[in-house]
Amino acid sequence: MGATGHLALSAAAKTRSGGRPCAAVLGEPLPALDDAGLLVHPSADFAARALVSSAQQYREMYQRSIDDPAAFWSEIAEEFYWKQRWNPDEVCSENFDVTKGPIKIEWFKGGKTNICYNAVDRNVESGNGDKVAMYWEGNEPSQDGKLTYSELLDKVCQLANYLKSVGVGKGDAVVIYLPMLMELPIAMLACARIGAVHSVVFAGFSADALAQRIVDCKPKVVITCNAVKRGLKLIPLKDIVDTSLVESAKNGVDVGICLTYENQSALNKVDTRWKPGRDVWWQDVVPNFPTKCDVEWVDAEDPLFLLYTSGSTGKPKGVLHTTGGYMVYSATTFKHAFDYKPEDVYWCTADCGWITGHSYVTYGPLLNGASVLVFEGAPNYPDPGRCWDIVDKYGVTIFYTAPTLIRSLMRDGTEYVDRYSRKSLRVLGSVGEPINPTAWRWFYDVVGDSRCPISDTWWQTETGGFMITPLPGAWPQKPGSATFPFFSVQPVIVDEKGRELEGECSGYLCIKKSWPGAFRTLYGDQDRYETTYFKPFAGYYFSGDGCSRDKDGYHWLTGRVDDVINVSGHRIGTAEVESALVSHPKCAEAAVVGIDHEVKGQGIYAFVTLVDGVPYSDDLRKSLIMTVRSQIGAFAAPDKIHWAPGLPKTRSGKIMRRILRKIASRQLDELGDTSTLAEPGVVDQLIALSDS
Ligand code: 6R9
Repeated sequence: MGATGHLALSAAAKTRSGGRPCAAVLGEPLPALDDAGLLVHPSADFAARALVSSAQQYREMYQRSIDDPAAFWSEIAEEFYWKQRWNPDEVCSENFDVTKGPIKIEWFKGGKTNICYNAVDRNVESGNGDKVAMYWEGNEPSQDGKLTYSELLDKVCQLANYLKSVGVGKGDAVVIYLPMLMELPIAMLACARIGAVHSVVFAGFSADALAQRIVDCKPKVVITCNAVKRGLKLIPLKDIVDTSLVESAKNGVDVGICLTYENQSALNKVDTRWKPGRDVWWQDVVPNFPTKCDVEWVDAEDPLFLLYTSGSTGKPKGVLHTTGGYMVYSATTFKHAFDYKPEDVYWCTADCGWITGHSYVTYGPLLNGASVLVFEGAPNYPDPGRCWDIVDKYGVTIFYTAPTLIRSLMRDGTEYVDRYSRKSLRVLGSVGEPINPTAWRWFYDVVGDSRCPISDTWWQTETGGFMITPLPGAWPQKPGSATFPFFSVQPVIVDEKGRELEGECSGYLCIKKSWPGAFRTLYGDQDRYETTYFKPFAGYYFSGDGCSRDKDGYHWLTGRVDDVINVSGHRIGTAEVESALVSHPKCAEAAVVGIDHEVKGQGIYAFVTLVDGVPYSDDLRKSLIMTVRSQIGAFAAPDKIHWAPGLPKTRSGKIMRRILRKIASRQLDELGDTSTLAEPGVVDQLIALSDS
């Protein structure tokens, strides 16, 4: 079966000419790929010390990982502690083809382990107890802290013991709604230690969005804090949780305990709303528990966490990851993509509320015994030099961030960068959206002083870890390309009919076989799992992204080809924003599209049709935006509301988003075929109202 209608490949990704990809990242044409001067080589020194130091070495390892994935990954998995070894003949098994029965992926079957034990205890036991596991930098430059691996173990055990004491056990869900305090990774690890399934909800989500997730996964406990300060803004998180717990209760899910950490830097305890019996201060109970807590040994395929992400329809998807494969994969990808060395100080600016914070703030680095920086504040507070101030303060060697932040700092000017030495930096990383070559260059030349390779890592919540990424010492980079697949990952580019394209090509990015970190299902919805990811192109996992491959085999991601938009690296389903808008009593219909945005990558552009007789006004515009903020979160607020007395529809009533995208981006001479419109006059009307 081919791709369905809504998976329209963008015109930009579809065609190629003159041997060059026509794909554009942020509207910037990609450079000529046959220009040898474009290649950015790692220095000889860097390559000499790298874990994988040549393309040849990579090719040999990659080939082995494809020819014999079981042997390749078993050898790596041996480096971890397993209470019971996996069955040697069941290292990996999968059905990736919906025509052959239900989709099923299993790795290290029969093995018993614990990811918390491997990430924390194992480092203490191997003599690294005094090494710093986490540095913490607060919102204000004067606020900081740190924990060694031994101290981290104590804190994790105390919380794990508390959770057990209130009845949380193996398989129970715990929702974590915290800012970037060290308590956030501590809470994740404590859940993992006792076999509970954590579901971290990004603390920028609104009460409604939090309630929706609570109702779906029915946690025994919600962990939060009183408030957080981000820049100058105070956000009362506990109040948001209160509202969401009332809402969840109305939907039949009563959460018994709300464990609240007192974030002293943010808000006074007395100002926090409180429900006795349900609400408990973390500091009142957790420190009283013993610092030793037995590990719950779990099966390799037991669930580790649920993380909700956006899809093409309104309801967020609960992506489920299991233990063994995810552990091995997050650790191995971290080690190779950043060419990790034990003396590194690693900083990833992502929040643990997203997958990047799961795999590359918490699990991947700690499994490698790394020192990780956790940053609670905002990257441009008190000024746009904050990141580089932090880099110098802690001697950060690996800095991993998102293109949206790079573009925003780029706009603030190089003087903020030049004020700081940044000489500790060794490797840079990018994630979340395609990085346009100009931002890549600035990151490389200005931030990294033209000496630090950039790992542009392409992956997804669903993939658990990096899929296409540079190995920084192994081959030259091309600015804007995520380069080559990680071990065992078999990316294929297919056309509309699902036929694999060879050589230089552009199309839909699919993956052919499983890899250890792959998600195993969508929580409670195996049907949606199969329909969304495995049915569009039978026999493959479909990523939802478009991709070009050049003559040298480098991969160039071109963005989503479905109804998902990517705002500052955050995935937002257009349907989610639309359903928030139409819940407004004065909104009859809404259609949302993404538009290019200089800093955020994509912005949200909403066409709204009002209920008959309601006049459009500035107040109404603000109130529509408020509705989206309160139902999803501030990060999903539309950048533009376009009043639409009517929407362009086909005769069968389908909204023609293709036309709306063109109107939103003012490409009015490229509207394309409008002959199937039920009412052609609607388009002229919308264009006339463009600047209203
Ligand atoms: C890790 C993460 C996944 C979507 C993905 C793609 C985009 C992520 C990218 C990238 C180009 C990169 N994406 N990294 N596009 N180059 N290096 O971001 O997960 O939030 O699930 O988003 O993000 O479109 O499909 P998630």
